[in-house]
Amino acid sequence: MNRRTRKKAIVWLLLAAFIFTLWQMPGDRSEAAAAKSVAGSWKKDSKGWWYKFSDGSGYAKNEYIKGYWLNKKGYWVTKWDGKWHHNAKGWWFQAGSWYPKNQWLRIDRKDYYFDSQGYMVTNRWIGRYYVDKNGVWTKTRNISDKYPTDSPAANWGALQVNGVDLCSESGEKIQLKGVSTFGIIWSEGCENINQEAFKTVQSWGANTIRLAVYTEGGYGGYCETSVPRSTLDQTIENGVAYATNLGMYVIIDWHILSDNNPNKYIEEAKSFFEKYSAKYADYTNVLYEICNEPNGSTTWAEVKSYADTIIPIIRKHDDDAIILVGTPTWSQDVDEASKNPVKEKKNVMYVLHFYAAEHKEWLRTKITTARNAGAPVFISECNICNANGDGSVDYSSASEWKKFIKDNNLSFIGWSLCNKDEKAAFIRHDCSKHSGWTESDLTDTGKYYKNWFGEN
Ligand code: IDC
Repeated sequence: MNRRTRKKAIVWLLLAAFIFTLWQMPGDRSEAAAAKSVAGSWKKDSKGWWYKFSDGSGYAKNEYIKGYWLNKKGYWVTKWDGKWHHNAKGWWFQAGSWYPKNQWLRIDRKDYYFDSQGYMVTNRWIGRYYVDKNGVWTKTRNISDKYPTDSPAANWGALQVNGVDLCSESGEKIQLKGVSTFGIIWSEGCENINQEAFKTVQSWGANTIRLAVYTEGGYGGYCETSVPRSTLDQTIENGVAYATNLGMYVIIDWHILSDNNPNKYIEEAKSFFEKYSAKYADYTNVLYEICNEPNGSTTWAEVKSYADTIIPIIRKHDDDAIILVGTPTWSQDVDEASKNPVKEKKNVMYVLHFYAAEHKEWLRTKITTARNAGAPVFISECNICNANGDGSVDYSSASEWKKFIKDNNLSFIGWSLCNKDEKAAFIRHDCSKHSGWTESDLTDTGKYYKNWFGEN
């Protein structure tokens, strides 16, 4: 070999070595845009390749850089190399047979959240973090970390009423839907106040539980002495805790009924709401229903005076909880209420109850009248049978209510999670389970609500 050829060979060899090094180096240079967004350079030491950011923020770890996974020590692990994919349902990120689900993942210095199916989530809050239209985390808010990630209470935060609509903390219209317990101490339903039971109901699509705290009416009212108040308090606190653990909303319902007029036990109501609004002041998932169903000769003026006394007590501790105010005639007269609203203007809603086999178009008209007058309406109790909780189910009336509720984006709570031998019960009388109910454990009513919760 003469000098010339030797020189040529060396140049070629060097060039080949250089190309080989480039080829070995991770990094797809064809994606110029991505490269720009992760400015930095690949480095190699005895343990392998790592990625140094050029902005002085150190090196990549626990994250993907252009499809290459850098482990917690910052080294590239080929086995986890991954890539974005998409189909009609959205984008996901796949690495071999693995893809992220129910988790955050940092890709090219941006944080993405993937839902339970593995799709990238866009345009919403995931707990305290907001992901924008590109699925990228852009904002953070301060909320309680009591609620599980991606649960309704975590995503929607402290609810607010805007105009006549119930909205999330960030202002999007939302719908609460769920079940009411039976009387919290009544044998046919009290055992259904447990963690697994609420989880079952949540799996049907419900996001809210209502705790029916009867005031009187025989055995077990809060204003009676047959059951120690401490037992009732414990049940309420357990119920709130179970809902909170699941990130569900929970309504504490002062369930007046045979007492007709909420003023009968106004003293008890004052201390009840004083106690619970203080206790749950920083629980954004707790709502207060101050009088289930005023009835008999009780007028709206009397209910309003009661509400104007109780609401400030709640507001002393909790300045923005949603407060639900029952209306006369077993919570039908929302139209009356709308003509002379309570003093508090913030986050108050007027309660309407319906039992579809008896209550029809005329009752929906009251809702429309109230809303047109600017009064927000919340359906905190309803069923598709007769108003006595029995009789028969009326599917055709039920579907008219369902349509109306959907058209107006109203919140609704079904009565009730018990196995009493009555049409309103969700669970069959011969079923003794206290959670994990399957379709065959449910009554016609129970099945109807389960399907309804599952709809959008
Ligand atoms: C009913 C129960 C029933 C119980 C009765 C007690 O379903 O088993 O014997 O209470 O008075 C309401 C009330 C709600 C009623 C329900 C059905 O808010 O307490 O529950 N209902 O009658 N308003 C309209 C119907």
